[in-house]
Amino acid sequence: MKCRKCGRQAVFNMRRHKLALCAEHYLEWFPEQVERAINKYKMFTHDDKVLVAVSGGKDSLTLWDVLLGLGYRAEGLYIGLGVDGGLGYSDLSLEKIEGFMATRPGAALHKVDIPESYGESVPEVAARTQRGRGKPCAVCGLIKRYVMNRAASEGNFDALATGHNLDDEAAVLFGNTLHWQVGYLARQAPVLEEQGDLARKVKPLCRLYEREAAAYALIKGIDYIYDECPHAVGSTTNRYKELLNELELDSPGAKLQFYLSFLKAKEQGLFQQAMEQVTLHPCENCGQPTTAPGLCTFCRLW
Ligand code: Q46
Ligand code: ZN
Ligand code: ZN
Repeated sequence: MKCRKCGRQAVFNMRRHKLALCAEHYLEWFPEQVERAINKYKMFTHDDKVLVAVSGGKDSLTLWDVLLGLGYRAEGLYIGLGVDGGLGYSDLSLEKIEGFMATRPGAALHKVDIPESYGESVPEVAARTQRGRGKPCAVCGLIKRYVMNRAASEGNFDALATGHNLDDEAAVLFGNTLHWQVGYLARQAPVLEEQGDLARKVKPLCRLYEREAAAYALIKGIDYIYDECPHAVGSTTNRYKELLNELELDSPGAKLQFYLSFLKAKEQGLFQQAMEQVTLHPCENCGQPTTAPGLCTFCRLW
């Protein structure tokens, strides 16, 4: 396979684009795609301060690297969940982030350690509450959202960026569709505008396949944590990913099509009513906007 741009040996082939590229041209192509998404969905500008949630995995480090490379004012946020899972997952993820920063002297990182700040690790909170029965992910998701919102608002960030890629978005969309979760479908988007104190949420990798983000990290020599969080193993989202991968194998581009058609349908007004129904007010304890009456779900948890 030859690079379409220069004819040298290609290192990566993207079936959905019928495009093969050499290392040098791939490292040009990928950030261009990210920037196109940022502009297309009006995620942020070069004047904005962007907080990037980093886990030490390939997607978030790739995103941070690309944003820094494109000259955006991107700072990192690491949330220490206190997950061990037999491999010291949380410690290892912080090590990878620190390794990443060692070669990028200007990069700034904000750290929130859950056990240190709140007295319990995520698996411990999950074991204590109804919500977390069996798996800590429900509790974890809510804690991460809360901490991210808080860090973004306290640091006066204009946008909060996460490394969700197309595979993530398609899998979540698949799950939401399977159960017709209208509220979730209404809120699933490349950009969720700020609401009061809640920062704008953006997903600049939402049109890029997981293997494309992985290829970028590998070619760029980013050392990331290969293991997923141990609690992700066997999750329904991962099962949906496998299903969609089978579909993709038969018809390249199927995942992208599924996601983009959904966005188009939303643009045409699907789920509009559900979007208008959400009303927020400040939590009695912490002041963060919430839909729950009285205390927000985070404050209830602790
Ligand atoms: S970090 Fe948290 Fe995930 Fe681990 S405990 Fe579950 S939700 S799997 S993205
Ligand atoms: Zn080339
Ligand atoms: Zn609260």
